[in-house]
Amino acid sequence: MSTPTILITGAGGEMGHALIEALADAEVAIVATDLRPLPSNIAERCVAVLHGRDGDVTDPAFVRAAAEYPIERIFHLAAVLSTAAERDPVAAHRVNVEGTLNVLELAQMLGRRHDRSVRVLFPSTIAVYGFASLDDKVRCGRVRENDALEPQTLYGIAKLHCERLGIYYSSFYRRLSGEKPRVDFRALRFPGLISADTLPTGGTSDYAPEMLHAAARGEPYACFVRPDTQIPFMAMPDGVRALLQLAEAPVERLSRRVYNIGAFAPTAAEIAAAVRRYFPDASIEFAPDVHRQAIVDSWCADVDDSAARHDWGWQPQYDFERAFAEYLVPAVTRRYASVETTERR
Ligand code: AKB
Repeated sequence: MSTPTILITGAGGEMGHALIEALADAEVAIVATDLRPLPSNIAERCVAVLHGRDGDVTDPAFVRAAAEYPIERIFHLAAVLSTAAERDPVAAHRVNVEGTLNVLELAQMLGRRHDRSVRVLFPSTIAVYGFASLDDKVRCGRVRENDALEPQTLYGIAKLHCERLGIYYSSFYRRLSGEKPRVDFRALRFPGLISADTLPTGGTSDYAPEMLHAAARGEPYACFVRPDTQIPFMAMPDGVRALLQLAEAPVERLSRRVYNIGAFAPTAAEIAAAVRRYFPDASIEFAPDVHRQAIVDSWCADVDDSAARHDWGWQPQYDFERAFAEYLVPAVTRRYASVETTERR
């Protein structure tokens, strides 16, 4: 049997790095795309890297270039995150919606050409949920997949729309012409992700990783949300594991195409306390930004992920304590110690 080929869009981002590393020992040929060339340690793990116009999911050149490979599975990670999307909604819509449409068309075209279905893994987000007031958010508690789908950000609106596009391509594509759907779309609604290796850009859950990385670097941090702010979070290794696990799940086990996944849901004050426990000199103040605060206030406080647990055995490995003790703190400490050593040389 030949080695399966997978496509990873947005491979240069946080999750792309982590996913390519997690696939290091897997028998797969990786085609990676990004606007910019990838760092050599990531690029060398791929059979091809498409960048520039070929790596831009909004450009027809991307579809042409990617269609040259016998891709069976797509991890469509390219996206503009919530804060960046509020700054430039038109550009964010282009990337998040038109880019996803191109990926789905590519999958359909490849499926038709090779007479099989192409699995598309799509990181969606808790930003698809929207509450009009903090009272509503608190009253709802752990949100289920079909609750409160009233996103207030361009990012959340685009992701919700793309979830529905994915369902359309998987179940109803061109029903009138009789063409068979060739896409097997699966989405995870990710909470905020915290990585010890990389920092996110343009998100609104960024205060958690920023607080940790600033403390590890010995720099002060002004947190842009109130101490009582609560949304769900997850350690990056669990996020990548969830993507790979859903990608492998037999289709007959899936009762839906879009799943919540959760791990822990601390307040910003609890995150600051955990950071101070491991970095007692950390200087953290709270300086809420009214716009970014409104975004996280509109998101859910926690998620009900019982469907993922039941259907494909989702179970996070890291709760809040374990994430800090066994992953974040050791890895982030190693990371900045080695940066210091390199800088001193
Ligand atoms: C963001 O903050 O935009 C993302 C998300 C929660 O989807 N991390």
